[in-house]
Amino acid sequence: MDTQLRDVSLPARLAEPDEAISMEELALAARNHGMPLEAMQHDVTPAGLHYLLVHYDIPILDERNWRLGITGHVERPAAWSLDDLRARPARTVRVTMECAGNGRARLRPRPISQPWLVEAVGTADWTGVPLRELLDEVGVDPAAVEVVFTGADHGVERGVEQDYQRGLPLDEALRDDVLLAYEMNGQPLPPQHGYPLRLVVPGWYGMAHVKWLRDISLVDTPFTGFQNAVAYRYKQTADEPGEPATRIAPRALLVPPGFPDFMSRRRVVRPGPVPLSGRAWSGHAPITRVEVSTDNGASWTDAKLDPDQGHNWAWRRWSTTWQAEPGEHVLAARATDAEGNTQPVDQPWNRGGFANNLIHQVPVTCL
Ligand SMILES: Nc1nc2c(c(=O)[nH]1)N[C@H]1C(S)=C(S)[C@@H](COP(=O)(O)O)O[C@H]1N2
Ligand SMILES: [Mo]
Repeated sequence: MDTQLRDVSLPARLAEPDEAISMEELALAARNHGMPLEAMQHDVTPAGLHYLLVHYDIPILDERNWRLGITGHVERPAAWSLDDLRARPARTVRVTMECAGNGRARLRPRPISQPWLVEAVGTADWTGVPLRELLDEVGVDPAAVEVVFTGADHGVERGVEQDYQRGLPLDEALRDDVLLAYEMNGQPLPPQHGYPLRLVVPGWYGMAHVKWLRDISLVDTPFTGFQNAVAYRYKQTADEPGEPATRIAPRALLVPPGFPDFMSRRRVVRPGPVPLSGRAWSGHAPITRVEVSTDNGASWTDAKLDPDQGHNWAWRRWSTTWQAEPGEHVLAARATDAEGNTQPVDQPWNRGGFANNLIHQVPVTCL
C-alpha cells in the first residue's frame, strides 16, 4: 500500500489466473453499488437504485456557500450561485448512464479495480441548465479546445494526488443536450450523485459526468490530467498511450426471470410460458434490434421493441416469451444500434477493463 501511495503512475494491476476478489475490491464494491437488475422494469431508475461510483469520498457541500465559476479561455469569466442557475430556463434529459468499467470483473485476466459484473447502469431524468448557454454567455475564446470540469472531491490514485477532473472536447461540450444538472428525477441531487451540481454528457460513459462541480475552465491544449491521460484509456499494455474511452458501446440486459436462489442468485422458473424482458442502450445511435437466445447462443430470435423514449440517450425496453421446459438453460440477449454496432461473443479485453459489452448470459433452472 505504501508503495502504491508513493510511486507515481503505477499501472493498474491485473489479477493472477484464479486470483480471487480481494478485501480491497470488496471494500470498493460495498461502497459503489450496482443497480439491482429487476429495477430495469422502471423506465426511470429510482434514485436509490441507480448505480453509484465514487472514486474518493463523497464531499459534504452546502449550496449556501457554493458558487460555480467559468474561467480560462473565455471573454467574460463569470460565476453563479445555485439559485442563479435555478432561475434560468431549465431543461430535462432522460439519460442511461453506464460506468466504463461495467463488466470488468468477468474479464480474464481481471483488471483490479471496482469489480463490476453487469449492473453499473441506471437511467435518470436530469434537470438543469444547458452548458452551452453559459458558454455562450461567457464567450468562448477561439483558442479554446477543451472544457475542464473539476469536482470538489479529492484523493490519490496510483500515486497521483488530485481533485477528480475531466476534460471534454469543446464540440461535445457545446452539444445542446449537455447539462449542468441540479435535479435527478425531479429532486435535488442526492449527495452521492453530485449535490449540488453535476455534469451530464448524454451518450458518454459515466466518468465524463463530473459530480460535485466546483469549477469549469476552458483550455487551449488538450487536458492531460490523470482521468483523461492515464485512466479511462483503452490499452493492451501498460506503457502505450491508448485511446480515450468516450461513448457507450451497445448492451442489452435481461431482467432476471423467475425467482432467485438466495446465495447463488441462480434463477428458477416453472415450465410453460415465461415472460422475458429487459433494456438495451447505446451511446452511439438508437437501438434498432434486440435478439434473445434461450439455448446458450445456438439460435437467436428477435425480441419485440417498445417505442423508444423519444430520444437516443435512454434505454429501450424489449420483451419476448419463452416456453420453458424442465432442465438447465442459459438465456442471452444482444443489442444492435442504428450504426450497426453490436455485442461480441468474445471478451473485448483491455487493461482497464473498459467497455466490456460481452453478451449478457443468465443461467436458469426450470423445475
Ligand atoms: N467528481 C466526481 N465525479 C465523478 C466520479 C467521481 O469519482 N468524482 N465518478 C465518475 C464515474 S467513474 C462514474 S461511472 C459516474 C457515476 O455516476 P453516479 O454515481 O451518479 O451513477 O460518475 C463520474 N463522476
Ligand atoms: Mo465509472
